[in-house]
Amino acid sequence: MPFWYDETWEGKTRYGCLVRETLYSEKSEFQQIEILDTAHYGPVLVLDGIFMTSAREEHFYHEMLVQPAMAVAPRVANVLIIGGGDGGTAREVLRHPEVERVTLVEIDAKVIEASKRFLPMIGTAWDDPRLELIVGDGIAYVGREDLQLFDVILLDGCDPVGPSAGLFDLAFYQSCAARLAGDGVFATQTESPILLREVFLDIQRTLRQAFGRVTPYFGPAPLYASDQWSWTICSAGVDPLAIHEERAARVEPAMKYYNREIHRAAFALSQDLKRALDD
Ligand code: SPD
Repeated sequence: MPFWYDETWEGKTRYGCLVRETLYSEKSEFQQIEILDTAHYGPVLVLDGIFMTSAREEHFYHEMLVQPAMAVAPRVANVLIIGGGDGGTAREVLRHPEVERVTLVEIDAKVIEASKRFLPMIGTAWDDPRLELIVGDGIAYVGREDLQLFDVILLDGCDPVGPSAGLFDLAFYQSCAARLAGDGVFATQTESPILLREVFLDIQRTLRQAFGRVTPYFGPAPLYASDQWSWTICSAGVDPLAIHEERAARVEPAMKYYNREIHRAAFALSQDLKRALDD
């Protein structure tokens, strides 16, 4: 029997999908993992009751997390992904022929296993020889001082609750900044600027303590509460609008959402956020 599955926020709002069938449900060491076959979005990955990604609309999130950073980073040879166990972020990075090595550090092996099995349309680059997969704690990983520096670091985590809470801490952001090459670029998802406005602003304030230049940008994420989503590019001083035209143009034919016009438009700020971020 089909049933409604709702993601609930602060007991005040619910966002739901009609589910045809539960394809997978297991509690890992870290979280409850579910794969639901939904009527509209197809298979959906859910972690601890929160929608993470779906076959039908994942491109909005993954393209927007990855491609703006890849378009403005001076170099993209060596990329680190923290989280991203569904494989969508790695897929987007590996579209770039200049990428020599991608290190993906995901804490939960069961998320990777379930994604490979039920969401193969998202993780299409698992077999790329440039990808090194590490099952481990991303926070501990970036804290290591023996690591090489990265040209780009991408944080593809969950919301600031449960096992992901530490991924929003100043200490973690400072470790990421320390692992970046001098002109390297860090990008992360930074929640809904509408439904979770205070969380969004809080993350911006924390990022500003760790990086010299911090710029949020916006786009749709239909599976997430309130749809309007944000990501943020951080660096010592790289201009987030200085697109490497040739590099961005090369991936555009493969994109469903991102292109250079979207890139420029995504950095526009509402009046409300302009004021809030100036304070
Ligand atoms: N509210 C959900 C936020 C989830 C962000 N990460 C999704 C992971 C997709 N690779």
